[in-house]
Amino acid sequence: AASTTADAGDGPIVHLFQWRWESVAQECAETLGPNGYGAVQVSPPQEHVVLEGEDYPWWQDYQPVSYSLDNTRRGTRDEFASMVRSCRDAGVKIYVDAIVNHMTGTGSAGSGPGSDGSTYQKYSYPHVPYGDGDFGDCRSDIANWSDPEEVQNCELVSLSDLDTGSEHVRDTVAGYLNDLVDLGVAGFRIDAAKHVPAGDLEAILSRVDEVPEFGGRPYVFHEVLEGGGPESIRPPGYTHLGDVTDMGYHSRVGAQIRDGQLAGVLDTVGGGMAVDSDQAVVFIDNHDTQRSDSSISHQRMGERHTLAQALTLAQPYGTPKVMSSYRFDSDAQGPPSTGAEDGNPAGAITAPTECGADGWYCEHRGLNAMPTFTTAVGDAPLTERAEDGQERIAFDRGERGFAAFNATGSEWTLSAPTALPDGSYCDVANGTVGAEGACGSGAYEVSGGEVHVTVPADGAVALHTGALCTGG
Ligand code: LAG
Ligand code: CA
Repeated sequence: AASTTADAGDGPIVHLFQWRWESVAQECAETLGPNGYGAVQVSPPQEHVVLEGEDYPWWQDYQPVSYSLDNTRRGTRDEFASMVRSCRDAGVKIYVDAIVNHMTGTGSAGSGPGSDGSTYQKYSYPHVPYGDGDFGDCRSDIANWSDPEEVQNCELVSLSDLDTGSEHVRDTVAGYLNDLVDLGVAGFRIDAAKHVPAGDLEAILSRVDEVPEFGGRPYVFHEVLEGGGPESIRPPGYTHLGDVTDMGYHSRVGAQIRDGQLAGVLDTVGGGMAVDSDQAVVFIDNHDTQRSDSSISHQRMGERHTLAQALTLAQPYGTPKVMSSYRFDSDAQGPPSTGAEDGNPAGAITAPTECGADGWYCEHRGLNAMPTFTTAVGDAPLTERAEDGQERIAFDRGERGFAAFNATGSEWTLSAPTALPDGSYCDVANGTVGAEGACGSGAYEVSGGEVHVTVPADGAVALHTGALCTGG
């Protein structure tokens, strides 16, 4: 990555989609830190529209009204700041989903008070302040998705498109990012980056401060969907400004695992991906794809989805991002909610988040300490060690890790060669690793370059040199 942004930190990212700040704080301390996550991607923290008439859809967040951090659906500014500190204390960074391309659309509430009470209407946000002149001249929807002019200067689903070429807009957006950095936020997902010219993003990011606690520039990854047109509106057009999301991983690998083609996954990640491994953020699904192709999601795949995310954490391509979401019956459905409440006009979210209750899936919990595998193996190369049809594979990652995956309905017992040193290893796919090397699940012996494991149906086994079983 360029000098304007930092490299990906240690450990995978987990997207706690729509989680309240206080729930994220608790999860960092109790689950994410101990199990090896490096960062949480949180939902957008800025003041957003409130669409009561549409029953508070999740996508309210993607229509900013101002950059106030107070009184979003997920909590107050103080709760946000305290979450950042709690997570930092647990060794987990906060990455903010930053909306820099646009403000609000027309929709069911074309004007009104936002979640923090600021008045607005499309092209007018006095609390920021932004006025009509801060938006581009093209005031219609993008029609030709291969034309950079349209993709970057016209409107994405009717959202008022900021003139990111202007000094005022650049300063204001950078001011928002710096407010977050001052609170300790260590990175950003740049929402709809494809719709902002790379030069504009570079100008904004060059104004962003170093993160005090982490001593460096924030980590940045850009949401750039694949598509037609020149490089300037495709993933390679943004890699000089940080990492990019690789949607091809979702669509190809996600589908392969859904269909039980695990052996094929190794070919896919072995070559022909959109960008270099160290510039890609990869995921099985995200909050958009869950809705555009729901066949690749926990809701549809169940345990197979857990396997898919575990395999994503074990394979060598990209920085893995784990999805953690909630059950939904319609695309727009907001998070499990107690309805509108005093002090939280946007429809309060059940708090604290109760995994398994009210529809919160908490997919990351089912991965146990698998994120420690990702960090332990680093960039060690993949060597295939066993295969049983398309649906069962096992591989080493250098001399640091061994993992086996089984996409069938019955257990897979195998003996395989491995480069792991002799020893007793915790199975991090099925258990946490406790203090003093006590394994939360079983342990497996490696002896004389061989290992014998039993992989659960639609499950995984993962061993690595950072989780030796020493506590009995
Ligand atoms: C993204 N990445 O680049 C987000 O991941 C994606 O979730 C956002 O769309 C999009 N870019 C804009 O930030 C979401 C929903 C849209 C929703 C939009 C704004 O997927 O469906 O649009 O957020 O809330 C909605 C209506 C549209 C309407 C628009 C403006 O669905 O019909 O035109 O609001 O009123
Ligand atoms: Ca734009």
